[in-house]
Amino acid sequence: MIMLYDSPLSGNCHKVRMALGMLGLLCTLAPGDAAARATLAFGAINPLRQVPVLNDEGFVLRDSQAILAYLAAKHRFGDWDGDTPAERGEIGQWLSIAANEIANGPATLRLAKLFGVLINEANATAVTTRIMPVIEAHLSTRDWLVGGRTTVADLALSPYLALAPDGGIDLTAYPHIGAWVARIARLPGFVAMPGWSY
Ligand SMILES: N[C@@H](CCC(=O)N[C@@H](CS)C(=O)NCC(=O)O)C(=O)O
Repeated sequence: MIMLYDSPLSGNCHKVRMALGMLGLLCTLAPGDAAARATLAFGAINPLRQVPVLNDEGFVLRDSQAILAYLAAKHRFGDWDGDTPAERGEIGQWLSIAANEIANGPATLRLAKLFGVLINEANATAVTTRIMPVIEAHLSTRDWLVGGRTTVADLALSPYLALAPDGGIDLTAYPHIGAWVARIARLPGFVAMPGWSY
């Protein structure tokens, strides 16, 4: 049985919940709130004290991008993670954007607006203002980020973009991003989360 250390309002955890739902894999959710993350036991599975963490029959892996890559390699090899060197390179490029610009832009603005976390708002806004038009332009000519089909790139980027209104970002200014997150929400096995617009 797969166990996911999870927090219900975490977009990073949602990437994994969506992937598991779409793969039709059963999983047990383990608490990943601040109290659970502070325990000695949690520190032993993730010294960074962050969720998500996946435990797949004893194999423990942290980081949403790494978990998506692992699940793709194990269950949708060559499909969700690219079947040519070029696709794999492009997917890697988008996974880096998920871990950098999306985390430091829209996800950070959401942390401040929804949870009252102190942030550098000017920096988060500048990162957001730079990355959103890049994604909007990319999606204006295609349905999926890479290769004409759903890949882990779509799963890695979509939660914090679908949740961007929580951070005060008006998604109507980005109609192609809006149409894409709506497309993801129609995929078989999609798992909903509070705040997912469209
Ligand atoms: N790079 C990690 C970041 C994980 C992360 O920031 N998780 C948040 C929840 S969304 C967390 O556990 N925050 C608590 C903390 O950083 O202390 C990933 O993509 O999974």
